[in-house]
Amino acid sequence: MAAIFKIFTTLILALMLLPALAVEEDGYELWLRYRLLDHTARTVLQLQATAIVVDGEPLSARPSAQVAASELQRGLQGMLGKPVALDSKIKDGAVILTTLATPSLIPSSAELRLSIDNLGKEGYLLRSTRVQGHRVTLIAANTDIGLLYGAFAWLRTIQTRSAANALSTLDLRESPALQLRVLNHWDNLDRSVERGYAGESIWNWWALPGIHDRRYVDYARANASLGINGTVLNNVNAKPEILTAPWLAKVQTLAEVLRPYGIKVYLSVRFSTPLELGETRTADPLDPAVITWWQKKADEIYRLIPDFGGFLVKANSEGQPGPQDYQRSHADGANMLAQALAPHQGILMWRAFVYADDKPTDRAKQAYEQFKPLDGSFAPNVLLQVKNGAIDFQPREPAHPLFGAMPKTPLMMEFQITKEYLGFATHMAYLGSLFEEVLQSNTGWHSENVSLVTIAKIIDGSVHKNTLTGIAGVANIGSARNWSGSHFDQANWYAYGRLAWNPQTSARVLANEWIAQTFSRDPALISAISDMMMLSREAVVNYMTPLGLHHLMGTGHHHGPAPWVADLKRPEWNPVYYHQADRQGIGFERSALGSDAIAQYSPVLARLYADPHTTPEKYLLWFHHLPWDYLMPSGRSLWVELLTHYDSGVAQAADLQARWMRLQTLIDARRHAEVAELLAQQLQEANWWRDACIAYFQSISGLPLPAGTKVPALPLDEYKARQFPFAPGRG
Ligand code: GCW
Repeated sequence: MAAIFKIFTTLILALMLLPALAVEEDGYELWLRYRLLDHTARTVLQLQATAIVVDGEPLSARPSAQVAASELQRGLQGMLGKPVALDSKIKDGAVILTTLATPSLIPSSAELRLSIDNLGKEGYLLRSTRVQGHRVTLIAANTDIGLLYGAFAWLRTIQTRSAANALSTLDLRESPALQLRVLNHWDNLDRSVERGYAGESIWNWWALPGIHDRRYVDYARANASLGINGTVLNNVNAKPEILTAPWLAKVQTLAEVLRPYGIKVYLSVRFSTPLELGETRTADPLDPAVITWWQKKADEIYRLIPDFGGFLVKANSEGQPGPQDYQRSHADGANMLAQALAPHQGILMWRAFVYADDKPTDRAKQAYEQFKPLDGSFAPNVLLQVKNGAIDFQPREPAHPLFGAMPKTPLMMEFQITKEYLGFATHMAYLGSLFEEVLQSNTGWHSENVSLVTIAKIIDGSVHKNTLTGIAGVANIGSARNWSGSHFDQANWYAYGRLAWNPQTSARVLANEWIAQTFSRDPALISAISDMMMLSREAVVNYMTPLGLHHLMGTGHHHGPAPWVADLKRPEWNPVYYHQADRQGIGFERSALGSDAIAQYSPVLARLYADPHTTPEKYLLWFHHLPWDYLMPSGRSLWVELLTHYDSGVAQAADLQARWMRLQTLIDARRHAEVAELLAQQLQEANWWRDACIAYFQSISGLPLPAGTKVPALPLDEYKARQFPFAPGRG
């Protein structure tokens, strides 16, 4: 009976959705599709959106208010199926944009009891109220950028709410928890993208500055809809040429396109730029000629781009030049650049992702060892950008020990949205869950200011009362028609942006929001897809790097498994360095018995991680080298537990595919088929990961596979022989 009912409701739903399903969707519109609402929702919305009124100065002098109004018009046209005009008179159902700065139509904010002062420069308020006796929706803010964010929030409310009538009792007030919410593009000047899996760079550098791709505007709209307010245009492995006049002209053009959307541009700079351009004889940060060169360069940039954001620097890391080449510290280098930017209110973002070529120390310890002693020695406009984990954007890592360890330095989170280590754009891996896990993780530090010192509370400044705060996400955006290389990877961009605005939001809520705008408002479909998303990242962890294993990916390109690689020049380039498997056991010993990396954590966490029995199972082999017969809480041996994880990863990948196939009648044909293809490929690659890793670890452990365990499809040597010289994303 239940089954018949289910089939029946699915059929009805499919019939209802038929007109929408017939439209071919290619993903270009992202979550800003503004599709026609159903009849009931339309009727409600019509009453709440009879006109758009912009209070205050004329729009012609207000580019951001202008784009806010036109986004409202675009959205309403789509959702209502007819235009809604800009009006200068207030009437019932008007949507009013007001900064209350020079109000002409609206009574003062005091009269309306709005209190918008504490919204800051970027916050907004959405309120159903009465003005001049008319029922209206107010979108109020202190600035036009606040209005733009408010307009997007209102449109999102309509698109995600199934009970649209709540629109008449709106009362929402928001301002961002973090100041700098930036994307880091690892885009090269030749338009290739390091770790990019979505085609070429969206920046058509060659055609700039004369020729603008229309896509820049849609990029800006999408980012502004999330609250992203900065973008670092070029790869952290930067070229000196970016700071030459012809390139700065290109950057200026992009800055002008992005400005109305509240997005500042930043550049990655190469530390040795003046030396390499032949304009100084050294790049020593204490050399007067070098200092002057950077000051003049900053002045030149700000003449072209008065609101330029600042610089991002990768120094003395993976072969990049830096202050240590001159026996200077990271702080010397960062402060010299920060001082050049300071007169213009620019920010210097200095990366903590460093590990030296010549050090035998556990790579996981190196950033902390270099930066912790520098706490308190950075200029006030420096943000230290720290990756979420101490190794490198792995499918799962314990949080970086620097978070909480540098109370006098503002730390900025660096996430990777592009999935370098999580199956590129092929595998479904919703990173909202990863970001949430990191942001909500308890550092174990104590603070008078907050009760629980999570990473989110450190980066938003609540714990150490930092005045400068920020977050960066390595972009997954490219020239691919669907922007991210796959439809579901759009959700990772979305979740990142929304979490940057409010790091306390739950990954599930964001998945639901994204689905409602990207696929459908049908609650059953939303929960079916969000269940898939919520399990997807764990599936990847299970078939790639279960139980705390890490960095087992193929050399260089990071595609597929290669846990056997042992012959590369530097120890930490080799996967065997990370898993340390031998005849006796597996795992990296980071307790006092080994590298003692755990001593870098708070005493609470250090105690927890010291003992394998209290170490969370998901980090077990990150912190401990354990015998293959180590008894797991499940009652299984470590060896069998490992096999079980690989198997469940594959089963989860198969499950994702099966769930998606069941949704076929509910999703537009093109996107359904495109996702289905990827899920089939993912399942194959999950099996490859499982089989190759099991074959390899078995060759090391010498242990038998328990009865019923599938034997790897191929002999180990065949997995070892696979080469991918043309894998994408190497920049
Ligand atoms: O994970 C590694 C990547 C490099 C990247 C580096 C970094 C931009 O493999 O491609 O370089 O991280 O974050 O600097």
